Amino acid sequence: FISVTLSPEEAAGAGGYNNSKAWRRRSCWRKWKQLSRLQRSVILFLFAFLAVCGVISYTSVGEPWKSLTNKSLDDQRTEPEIPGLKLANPAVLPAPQKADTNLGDYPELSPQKPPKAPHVQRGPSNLQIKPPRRDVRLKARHDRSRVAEEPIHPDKEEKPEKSVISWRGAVIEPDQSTEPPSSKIKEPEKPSSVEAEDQKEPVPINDRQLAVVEAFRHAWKGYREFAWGHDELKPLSKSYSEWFGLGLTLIDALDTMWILGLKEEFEEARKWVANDLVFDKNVDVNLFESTIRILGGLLSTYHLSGDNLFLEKAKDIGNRLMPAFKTPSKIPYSDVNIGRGTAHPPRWTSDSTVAEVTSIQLEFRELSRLTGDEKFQKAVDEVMKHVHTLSGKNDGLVPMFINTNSGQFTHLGVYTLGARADSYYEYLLKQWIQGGRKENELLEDYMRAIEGVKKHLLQRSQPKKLTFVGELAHGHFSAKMDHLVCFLPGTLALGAHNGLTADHMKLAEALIETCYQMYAQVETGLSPEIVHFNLHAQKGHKDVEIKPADRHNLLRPETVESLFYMYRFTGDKKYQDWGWEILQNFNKYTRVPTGGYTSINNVQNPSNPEPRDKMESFFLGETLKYMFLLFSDDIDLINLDKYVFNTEAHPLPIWVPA
Ligand code: DMJ
Repeated sequence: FISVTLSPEEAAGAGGYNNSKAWRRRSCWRKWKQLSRLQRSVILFLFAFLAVCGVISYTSVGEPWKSLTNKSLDDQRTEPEIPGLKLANPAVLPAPQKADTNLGDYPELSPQKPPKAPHVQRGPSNLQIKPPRRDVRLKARHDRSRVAEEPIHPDKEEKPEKSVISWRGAVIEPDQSTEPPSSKIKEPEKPSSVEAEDQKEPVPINDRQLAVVEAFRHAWKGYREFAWGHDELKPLSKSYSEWFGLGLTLIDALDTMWILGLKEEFEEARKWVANDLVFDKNVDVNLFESTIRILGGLLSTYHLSGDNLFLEKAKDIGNRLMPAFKTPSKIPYSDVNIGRGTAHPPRWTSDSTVAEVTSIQLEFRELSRLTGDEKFQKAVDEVMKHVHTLSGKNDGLVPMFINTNSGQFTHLGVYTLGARADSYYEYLLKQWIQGGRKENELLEDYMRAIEGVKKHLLQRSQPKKLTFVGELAHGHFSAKMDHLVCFLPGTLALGAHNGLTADHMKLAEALIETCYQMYAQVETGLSPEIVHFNLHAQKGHKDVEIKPADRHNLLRPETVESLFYMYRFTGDKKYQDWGWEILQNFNKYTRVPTGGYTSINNVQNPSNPEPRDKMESFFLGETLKYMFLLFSDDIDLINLDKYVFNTEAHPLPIWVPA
């Protein structure tokens, strides 16, 4: 406590108000002199203490403050405002660093030590397109009889392949590169592709494949000219649309270019990834969509090309998506702000979509294997384990929503293999395959679900008696089938190829016929988004009925995807012919002369299919890739015993049983 006593004259300013500088200086000095020594020491001590505190807090707070200020300024400069996003909200986790800054500062978001550069030349140098040879046959059909008849042996482990196989000039050694992640693994993994020393002759591409290459080039021309670096091409307005602002089409198309042998295009796109793809952006992305398209696309391109750039980018986006898992139930939120490290459910609900939270596993598990960092796999495995134990299933069929707080299914009683549930079933099987066919819970859930499909959802239409998968709502069957369900024949065939019951292959054959009819019975030869099947024969009616709201086509891949699997596993050329018809109809009704393909509004009107002015990224990522693979007779062109495709058609290596 310090008291200062002033004389009355001083207090009055020596006879009046005097505020001159000299007077104030003199009076302060006089007051100082009047203080006792103790009082002066206390004041000096206080000043010194405050000064020291000031210096300390400047060094610890000043820098982050400065960078935060710069960051939000940058955000304001370069990013559009995200509606509903309160910029003042504190981040749940520290904001992820830029790709090229030191991630080690935030241990929770840091990837493991980066792997050594693979001992390969960068991507395109491995591409060696040899002149076409037309005498090539499908070399070895996949052991059909073994596949169809063998009972399920979930524990049975296949011997790793001994031979090194080559594929389009790149030599792939999955048996050396596909260890599953385990707590023991600390060293990052190598990509599948290694130096092309021991190459097998690449199988030449045929005329139908050339037609796919031509279609891809045409689509790419539009994207390159009018939408370069943006998410989607709007081919009619010669512009683009943005979803996440992350060059979605370009990333989705990278491995397709690699597989199609489009060296120059790949190289140019690679440059964009190296120089312009930045994830440090204040933008909300959908966890599922960015995982399957971006993370999946980068991981598969890394495997095919051996180029470390893609793994680095994959690690960056993988880390930035992790805040989605910070929920009370560990069931991830649907949306993540990848610049701020915050996640949230959609504005109107705290539910997530079941297919979304259960179809990100292949990618995150592979990221763990490659980086040696278990956190990615742990997060997604936890989701699967939780869903495995949940009540609310109907003979293995799952509802469409799950709550991120309670972890329980919501909106019970509605079962579909279409939108919001589809890839749950696909990823049960594919994770089981990826992990070396050892994870029995996944297989159990898959087998049970297919039994559930047979029991509750299968019906036959009239007049052609097509087997289709309908929907069940509170005990009522609806003869409605999304085009999305056409992934199922391919998945069933893949399961049968991996030793599951021959019934699954039979069902796959019946369902792919139905999916083909969803194209063939329509005026343009293109399937609508949704069909309703006739359960009773009526004169002049086909099996397939289309409601006005459902008659659009988004250039979706599911039917050609299944055709590809069916051809690989049966060798029946009719599947190639059906795919060829579909490609021709895409060319006839969706091709835009100035570059690109467009989704259409009306598959029933050949004279005006009503172009929608949008080319979805999966047209390049999936549809054209599966077409190219369907027309190929080279089983080593993405060998299905070595790779498993994610739900966006990005091939990831199958881990060899340890
Ligand atoms: C793709 O993004 C994926 O295949 C997803 O699983 C379903 N929808 C589209 C393609 O139709």
